[in-house]
Amino acid sequence: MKILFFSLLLIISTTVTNANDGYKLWLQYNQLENPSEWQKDCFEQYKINGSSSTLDIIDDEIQKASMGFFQKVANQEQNNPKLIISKISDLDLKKFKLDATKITDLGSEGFFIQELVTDSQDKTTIVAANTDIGLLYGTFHLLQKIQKNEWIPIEGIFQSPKTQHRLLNHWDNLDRTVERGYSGFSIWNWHRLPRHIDQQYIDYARANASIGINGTVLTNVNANSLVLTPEYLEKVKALADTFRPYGIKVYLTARFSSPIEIGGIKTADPLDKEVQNWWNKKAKEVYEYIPDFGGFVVKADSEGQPGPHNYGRTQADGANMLADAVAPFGGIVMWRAFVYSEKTPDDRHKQAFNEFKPLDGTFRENVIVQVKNGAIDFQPREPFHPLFGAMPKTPLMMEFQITQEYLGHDTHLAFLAPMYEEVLKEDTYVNGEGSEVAKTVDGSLHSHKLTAMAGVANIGTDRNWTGHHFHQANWFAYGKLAWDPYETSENIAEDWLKLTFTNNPDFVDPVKEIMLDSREMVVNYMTPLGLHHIMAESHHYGPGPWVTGGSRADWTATYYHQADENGIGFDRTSTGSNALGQYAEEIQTKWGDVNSIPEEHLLWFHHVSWDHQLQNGDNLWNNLAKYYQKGVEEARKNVKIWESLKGKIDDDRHQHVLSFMTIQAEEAEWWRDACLLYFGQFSKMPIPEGVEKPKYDLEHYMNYNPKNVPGI
Ligand code: BDP
Repeated sequence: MKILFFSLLLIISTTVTNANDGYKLWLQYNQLENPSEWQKDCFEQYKINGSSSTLDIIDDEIQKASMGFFQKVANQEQNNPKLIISKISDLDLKKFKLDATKITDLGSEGFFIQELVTDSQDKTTIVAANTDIGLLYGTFHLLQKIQKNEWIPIEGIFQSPKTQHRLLNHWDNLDRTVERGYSGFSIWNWHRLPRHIDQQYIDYARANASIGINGTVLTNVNANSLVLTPEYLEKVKALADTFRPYGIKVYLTARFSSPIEIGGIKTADPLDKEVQNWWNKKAKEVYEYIPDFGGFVVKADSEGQPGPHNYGRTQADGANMLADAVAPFGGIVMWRAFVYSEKTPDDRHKQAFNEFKPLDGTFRENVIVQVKNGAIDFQPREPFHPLFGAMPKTPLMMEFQITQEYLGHDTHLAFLAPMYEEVLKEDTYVNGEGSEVAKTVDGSLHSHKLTAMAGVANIGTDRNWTGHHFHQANWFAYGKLAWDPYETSENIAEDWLKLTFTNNPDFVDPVKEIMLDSREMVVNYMTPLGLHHIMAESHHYGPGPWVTGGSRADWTATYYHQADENGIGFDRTSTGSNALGQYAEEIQTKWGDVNSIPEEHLLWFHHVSWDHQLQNGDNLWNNLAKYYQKGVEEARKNVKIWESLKGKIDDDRHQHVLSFMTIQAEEAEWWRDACLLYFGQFSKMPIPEGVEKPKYDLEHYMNYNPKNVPGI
């Protein structure tokens, strides 16, 4: 009987090991092949100094890793530990011949890991930090190293985050729909909160801590003031309590008109005393529930959201009112620069800059202005936002979108690290050469202490969190770049693959290439050469270069591509809207000339004729067509490569990814055919050789409108 039971158990557990639904993300803790003595020692004789709920989490993590790596329970050893996890203040510095000054510089979240030799010649791996959270980060780092089969370098690893606040922004509504969310519903089950704490909340916090994310904005930027009522604050508190031991603070979006909606006041004017008092009291109340509440994110005067403009006030007036309310409690306000209006008769590209730049120096110390990576809206490629570097007296933070609103939603594989990296590396030239965007993000360009990065989350109730298994990599990449904006896409891709799938180079090498090229592939089949915002109306899924008319020109495609018989592209040089004038001289000179602008931005800044010759000697139309074709071919090639990797990873994830890649290859054709037919009406040039002819006519594509696309 016993034997039968155990063999049954074995069968079940083998099936479970072979199956993989992706829920464990990059924390797979796969069995180690040929583990080294050092790797084994770390788990056979470890010691954690002190006690706290965070240290319990560390202990639990070591157990989880040990079970995964060796299928064995890890063993604490007090007398002769081989791995010590300890706050610096609890370490015997002399015994390990440690230089304390090197370590104290690590701040409140940094850590160091080193293999040290004591006088008695014992080798011990030390993970040390100034705080428990630093230790948690250090432990995750060590476990990731072990999973990747890497050593700790002799000189040790010293790390601390380069930005202070590393946040996910959830565009989650209280009814659990997610704006621009494609992976199911919101993971916050408000109805069951506060009494039921779902395991997923804990797993969420753990996953975030493992990549250094230390804040979460729970609610949509298109905010609902209900979340600030006691009924919801109870629920927010329950989440904050759950996340705290993982070093994660909770933030909320504040609807500017809340004093009217839930306060019974007639106005929300930021200079009105009654309104100010209301916010002061509200902030105090929030902090009574959540003493370490992070602060507010605000979208104001944008896309129908209320804001200071309603009262003839500035963005600084609005931000400062809220900043004053949270300041006594150490809170911050992240005020979004995504402010534009269809009533302003100017290029949308220019509006945020025009509004915010003159306000430089007028914001309170605890305000940080949250700027999207580009001036329009999370396109597959955008030139960096001209506000970066342009407000020296104001801390600015980066807002990236992780969810793929304009990059094929959940089914199109697009590894976004290269897109983030591209923007972070751009030189703003504001203090001469070497003034990269990353330096505004880490505060070094203008010596700001308050620094932050936000990523619009792609997480939902899908079992694998993100819909496409590979979109877990975008969450991971975001965390890694928020921690260190100078990290490279290549390292991130390789780490993610090893932690999520396998160290096998036969898998890692080709798939890393797929990942690194994937965003450019999407640009190729959607918006090559600087085209932008030509997606279908409202849901933004699929092509819609024909979208025109309606109440808002700035939400149509024709506004952005300006295609006509003379050519295509938005003239943003001095002969056009002169948005280019918002950048430094060096950039104006380079990008202002149709022959020296990087071609990837050509149609963003210039209206050029169809027969304009590009650097390769061929004309614009032919190049455009060939980019679309290239994108299609790349998507098809990925399917082939992926098929050939069957058996190298679990079948479940292999099959899931394959089916999504197949969708992507088909939809790349949809994009190519629709766009070439549409633009071809103006170019009046034939589709060049080597580019496949569209399957249907233009009308077919214009009439095709998928219903009930999620995430609107
Ligand atoms: C756009 C989205 C919209 C968001 C808005 C924002 O289409 O759903 O509300 O950005 O960032 O990308 O506020």
